[in-house]
Amino acid sequence: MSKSLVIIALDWDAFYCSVEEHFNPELKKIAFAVKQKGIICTCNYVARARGVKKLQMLVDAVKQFPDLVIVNGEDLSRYRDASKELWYFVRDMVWGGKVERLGFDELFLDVTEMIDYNIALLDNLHASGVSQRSVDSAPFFFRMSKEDESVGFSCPLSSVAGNLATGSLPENFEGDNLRLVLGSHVCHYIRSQILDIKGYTSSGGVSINKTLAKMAGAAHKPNQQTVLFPEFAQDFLDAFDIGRIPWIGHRSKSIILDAIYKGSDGVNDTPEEDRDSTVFTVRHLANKHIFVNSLGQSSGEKLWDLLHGIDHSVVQPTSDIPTQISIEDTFKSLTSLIEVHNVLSRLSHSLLERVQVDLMDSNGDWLGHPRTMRLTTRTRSSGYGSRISRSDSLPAIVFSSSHTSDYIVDYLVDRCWMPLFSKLIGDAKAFDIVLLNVAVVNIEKAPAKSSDITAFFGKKKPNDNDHLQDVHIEEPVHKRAKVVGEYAKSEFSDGLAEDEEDVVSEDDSCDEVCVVCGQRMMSFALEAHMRFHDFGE
Ligand code: DCP
Ligand code: MG
Ligand code: MG
Repeated sequence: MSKSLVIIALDWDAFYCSVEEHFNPELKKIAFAVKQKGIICTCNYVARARGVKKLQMLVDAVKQFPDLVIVNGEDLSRYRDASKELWYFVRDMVWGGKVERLGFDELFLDVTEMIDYNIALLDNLHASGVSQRSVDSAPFFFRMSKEDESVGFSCPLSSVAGNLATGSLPENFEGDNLRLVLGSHVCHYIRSQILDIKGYTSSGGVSINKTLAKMAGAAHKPNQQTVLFPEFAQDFLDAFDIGRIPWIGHRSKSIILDAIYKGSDGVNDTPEEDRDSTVFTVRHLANKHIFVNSLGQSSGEKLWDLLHGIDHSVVQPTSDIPTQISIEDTFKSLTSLIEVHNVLSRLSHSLLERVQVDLMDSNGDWLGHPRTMRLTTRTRSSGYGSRISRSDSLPAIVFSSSHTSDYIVDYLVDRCWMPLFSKLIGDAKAFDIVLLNVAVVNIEKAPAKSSDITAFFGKKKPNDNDHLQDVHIEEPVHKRAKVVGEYAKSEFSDGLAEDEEDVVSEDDSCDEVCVVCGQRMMSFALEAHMRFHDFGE
């Protein structure tokens, strides 16, 4: 019989606040919130205890809680840096670096190999003649390193670390259950290391797949962890509204409910307020066929499986190198070239900084090189729904260590961004820009230890066809999107995006940027994606 995976989901508690507290420990004692463009994107748990809510409008929060301290969180760099540092720290503890990063504050760890190894040690102990009873009642030393047997921690085999998702213990601690018991101790150890060494608290979930681990982790917060044994997974899920399952957004939910509750004559529809949408009810009223018919083959199967606690998506170790890096800002109105020039200068400074932070290792070696630069804009006349982009090859000067940043930025703006801008607006005598986005894309992994950038760029001449590519993408509906580095998409959101195409109206097939992790995706995938981030609210 195949053994189950052991997956840990970690989510940093009140992440942006924790980063702020890290730099200013005084904040720990007071109720404060981090704002971005008129919204409270998060607040610390002191504020939450008083009733402040994440994603509240700033004006409402200030009215309701006049002494709430507000910290401006529009500069994401500290959050990004902290997120990266924590990710690397965790990744160093997990064999094979099997850690997938979702946004800034979530990680999935596949610790299966570590569990297998330790179970084998345990089996050896049993086989060596020591009685099962005495092995199981003594603390077990869980090895976190194959090479160094002193690295690890002691843990009891007879109890679970943390909370139980449904409050019940399995009848026995054997087989897959024992694997999850060990997983709970690994989760506890890793969280303790993060707290002791890095000073960040987290909430953890342990189960046999990513979705169950994530949902379990959200059951008890902050600074807690929860284990979900497979035999209780269905009971655990059945109580949720289907919209609370990560990846089931409002759109999918309403399609599913329509399929179940709409009478074929349009007369015998169940009114919306009477529609029971718990997982339990939906599972009993629908079947896989209904899901596939209404959501398409791949999404239908995937979501049906999710309702049954089945999630085949694997933990895909996140690459050190983002797929693209972009910075953008929105404006009331930019109508002159000088204004555009100034903004491009400012954005280029940030972009250059980001390129250095994200693509350079601590020794100053480049990890990857973007080949293309892309300018995107939206004009008032093009309407809210439309972005236009132009791309060109990125000049190697970006990687030069013999020029100052100011020099490089001036070079980029005058010789690259402004000419691209002219191409974008074409013959227009007057323009009214409401958004500018500068990006480097098409990032290639650098050859090992190669600091010879010229050689790297020499190996492939820019393709003439690449030189000026017209790209027309639609505008995010999600207004808060400010920027961002973009890391590889998670497998799951790809799946949904592909498949939901057949169930959305044309207006919705927009390009979106997630405000949490910067991932770009089709708009219909965004909501489900945000559910994934917001799960636990
Ligand atoms: N974030 C954001 N906009 C959103 C959701 C989140 O800017 N719509 C940011 C602020 C959060 C961070 O992402 O600090 C992580 O999101 P979480 O949903 O995990 O929220 P927190 O970590 O703040 O709180 P929790 O303790 O509930 O996880
Ligand atoms: Mg969090
Ligand atoms: Mg989160």
